[in-house]
Amino acid sequence: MPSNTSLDLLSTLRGLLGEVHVLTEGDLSAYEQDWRKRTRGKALAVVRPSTIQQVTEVVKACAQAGVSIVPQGGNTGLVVGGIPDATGTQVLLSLRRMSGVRSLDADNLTITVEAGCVLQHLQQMAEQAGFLFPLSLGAEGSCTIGGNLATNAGGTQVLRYGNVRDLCLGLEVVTAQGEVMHGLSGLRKDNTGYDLRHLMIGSEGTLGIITAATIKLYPLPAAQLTAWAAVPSVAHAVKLLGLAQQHLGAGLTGFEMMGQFALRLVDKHYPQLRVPLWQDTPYCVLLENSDCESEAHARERLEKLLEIALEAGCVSDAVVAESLGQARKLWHIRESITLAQAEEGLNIKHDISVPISAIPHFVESTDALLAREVAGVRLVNFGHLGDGNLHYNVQAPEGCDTSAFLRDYEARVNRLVYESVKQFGGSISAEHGVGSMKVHSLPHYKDPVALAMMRCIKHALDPQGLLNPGRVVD
Ligand code: FAD
Ligand code: 2HG
Ligand code: ZN
Repeated sequence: MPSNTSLDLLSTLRGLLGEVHVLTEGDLSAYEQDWRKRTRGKALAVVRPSTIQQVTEVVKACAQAGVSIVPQGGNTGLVVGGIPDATGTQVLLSLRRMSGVRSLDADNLTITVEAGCVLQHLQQMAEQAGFLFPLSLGAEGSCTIGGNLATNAGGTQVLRYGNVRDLCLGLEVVTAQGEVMHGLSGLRKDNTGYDLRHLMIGSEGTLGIITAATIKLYPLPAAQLTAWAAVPSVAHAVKLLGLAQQHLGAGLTGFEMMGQFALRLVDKHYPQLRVPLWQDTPYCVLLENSDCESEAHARERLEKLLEIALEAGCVSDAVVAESLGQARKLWHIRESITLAQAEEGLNIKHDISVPISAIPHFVESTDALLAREVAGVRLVNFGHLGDGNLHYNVQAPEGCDTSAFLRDYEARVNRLVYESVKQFGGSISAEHGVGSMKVHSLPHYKDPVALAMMRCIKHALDPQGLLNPGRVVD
């Protein structure tokens, strides 16, 4: 039963947004259930503002009532950071109705969009205007640019274009007090003090609500050629990466590695995707060569690279996509691993990074450790090798009750993997963020002074602790 304060707040919110955009009843699972189906929360209300004015008014009303707010975009986050907790006392603020384009500046190579714009729409709009927006990830059909920025998303083009942090020139943010930080500059250089844009990016809704962003566009490449290669080991994949960087230079726009079991799951759950070369090799690599000159030039360079790699023994077999359609199919296989894993059952995810040079040793020693500690464990190892970032995921042993497996093993598996990451000088989250899933692990793996500074910043910007409490820092 909501308290009197909550009932007053609900009536204020209805007055601000209209009944229809303050949801309290019916099936709210699209907002309250996380993508991985690990946790179900309960919101006091789901509110859906359509203007920045409405966002500021909602925040002020919540602040006055002492009610906390969880911002949400497409709800594709993987660390339980964008759904309400189970208390039924938090307001879930969905940005999805704020999805407009504010402006496109072709000479400045920038576009300014609202936070709820779905990534795929943004890519399409850029392409229609003759530009490339290079952020690309499996959830692009439903994640939003606001959520991408709030999590500093990576994806498959980081190697060439950087994380979304590197693609953002300016932000508009509503603070915990309901004020607006107007920072939608298209400036590439600005040294007038602390860079608050970078503070907000990756803050997972704990420091402010992103309502719009100015982001970089790039010229469309003349050609994008994709190859799929079988490699005998992780060490060979790293060697292939070095060769690709040497021979393709800035043309190398993607370099993903996929372990055999990850591909076996795609083959099992989506046989129509026809995964190539996976049966006879422990790992496959997907690499992309983008070229400003011509398709023939891109193909020639990629084929030359594969020839050298075959001779050097780092590739045992390879195919080059004959068309853009075929290339898309290969990328689709890579992007389907997450879904295939979900089909297989609940699982443990890691989005770790270590220096690229340490990856072969990290995989070898952590594989051995887990095999020893968890009988029958199935490792789903894949990811952005070119960025030193692996999804070192763990699937329960065949036929095992997955809920029981998570209950009995998740904390132990996480500890083993995180300790190994620490030993190799890595990070326990390279992509998905901390959310609520890693909030208690962070103090063990983050520099204590850095963590103390993070807590000071959180307290300074959100002294009432109303923005996404319990996420990132507790
Ligand atoms: P949500 O899930 O809604 O929210 C994520 C976090 O951001 C929450 O803490 C939320 O409170 C906060 N937030 C959302 N919007 C705002 C806002 N406007 N202002 C302030 N805070 C906000 N991630 C990668 O980095 N690389 C990948 O390759 C990748 N692949 C994925 C593939 C699949 C199939 C899936 C399901 C997820 C993948 N992800 C990947 C996870 C990734 O974090 C998200 O897909 C995406 O960046 C989140 O966007 P969203 O709009 O869904 O945010
Ligand atoms: C990817 O790279 C995403 O596909 C999701 O970051 C990774 O499912 C995962 O663990
Ligand atoms: Zn990833």
